[in-house]
Amino acid sequence: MTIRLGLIGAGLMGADHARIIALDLPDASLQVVCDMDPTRARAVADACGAADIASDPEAVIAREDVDALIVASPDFTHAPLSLACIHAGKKVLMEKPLSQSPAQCLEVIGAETRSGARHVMLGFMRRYDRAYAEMRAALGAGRLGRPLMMHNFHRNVETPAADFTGAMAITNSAPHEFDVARHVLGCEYTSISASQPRRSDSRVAPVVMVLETGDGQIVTIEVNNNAAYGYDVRAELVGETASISMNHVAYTRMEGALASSAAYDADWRGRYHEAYVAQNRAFLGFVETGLFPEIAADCWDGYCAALVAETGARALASGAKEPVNMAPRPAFYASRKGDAL
Ligand code: ISE
Repeated sequence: MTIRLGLIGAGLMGADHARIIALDLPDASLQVVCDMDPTRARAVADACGAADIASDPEAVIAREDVDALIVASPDFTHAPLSLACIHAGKKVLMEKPLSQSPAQCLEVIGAETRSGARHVMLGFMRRYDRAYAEMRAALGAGRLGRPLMMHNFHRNVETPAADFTGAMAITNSAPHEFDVARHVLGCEYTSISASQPRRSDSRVAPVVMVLETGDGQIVTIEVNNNAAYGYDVRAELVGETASISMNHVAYTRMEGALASSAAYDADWRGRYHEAYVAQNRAFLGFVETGLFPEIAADCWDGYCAALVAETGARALASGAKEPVNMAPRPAFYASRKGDAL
């Protein structure tokens, strides 16, 4: 059966999802590309063989010839569009974040819980990256002993917008680390502190965060949105008996001029291409079977990331270590079908 997908949002990530559907998902077709800007929607539709374009996301969600949705529109639309998909009974792969507001995440969680079925898979694609999967497997197999620390570096060439702030480094970029470290360690955070070194110019400086978990681990995260040299993500998981770290991911290395060098990707789309493809394939499996994919992020994970991010932004402003006060996890999210109620 071919799954007919509606794509909402034809920007940077939307165009990337469209390419993945066209080139890497033979069991899916791109039925319609929806964007406020018809020229942008048309360009993506033509490049990736979509039948149609549209500008009203709610109408696209309701279409009979759309089986499921991939949403990559601006962040503030994610919660309302998740609600629309839940109400329409359609499954959606929603780009992260679910919302930057934990309260709004809880609203979506309430709607999904009441619907009695899983609808929303969240695009925390790093869960599908091989390096993090190997770290998680090594920990699960007992090869590291008790986990003590996970160190993370997340560097972008430059900020996506000139008015990007330190708080946005925490609410826009760091949620990837909040989610993947929590996924690898299988823990919840109990506190976060954050601070920044001083740059010589007016660009946003790196943000360095220290988080504590309920199991007594420490997670450190550096987000540097103006690293200039390339897209560079690193992680090391340190256990009591061994440590495992991510290698630089590059297919080639250049030797010349008395030096050896490996290239960096310009942004996350190249570095995480395989992870995006694996994630999107898992989403199709979810649409076909109704079973929520084993390692995918759900609305509860979206809430956790949003809550830690909101608390982290507060910690940056206050300079103090702030407690992370999580709501209780609904029983609904214990089952892959969501029928635990
Ligand atoms: C962006 O939204 C992402 O999700 C990228 O993975 C991250 O590296 C970047 O900092 C964010 O702005």
